Amino acid sequence: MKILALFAVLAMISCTEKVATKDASQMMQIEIVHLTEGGEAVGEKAGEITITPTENGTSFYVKASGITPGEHGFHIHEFPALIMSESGPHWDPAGTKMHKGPLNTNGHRGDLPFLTADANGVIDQTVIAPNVVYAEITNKSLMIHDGGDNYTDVPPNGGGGSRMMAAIIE
Ligand SMILES: [Cu+2]
Repeated sequence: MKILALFAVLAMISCTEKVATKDASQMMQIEIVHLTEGGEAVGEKAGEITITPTENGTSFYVKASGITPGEHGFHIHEFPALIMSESGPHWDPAGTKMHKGPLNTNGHRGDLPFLTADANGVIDQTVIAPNVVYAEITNKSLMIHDGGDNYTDVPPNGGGGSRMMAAIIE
């Protein structure tokens, strides 16, 4: 995990300048909402996610509140819907059916670096997904899970469990 954290920090530092040189329209800010009733109902707004292409991959700046402190799995799911029964599984265009995390190219493409909420339940973090191409992620969703993510299929999908927050990528 230390290596991943270091990578994220380096990516954050190095992308600041690179992003500034890109077309400013090449970014999107989307609303993220709480999910209730086991992921089947949409609750209040939780915050915002800003998605930006960088030379190191796609950057996700997540600012959201109202979740338990600690680690939370974060993924691109297949369909552009908020509730669990409509948003589908992890985005997996190659059909690998394997959850291997953001640095492995042999699994779900939608596996993003996990997020960490502070003691107040606030997530204020930028993560970079090196294998995600910005132009390819239209008509999908983003999910933040209750549990963390060990980037394996044991337990299934990294152990994130329930979907707690969701956003649509149009
Ligand atoms: Cu997920």
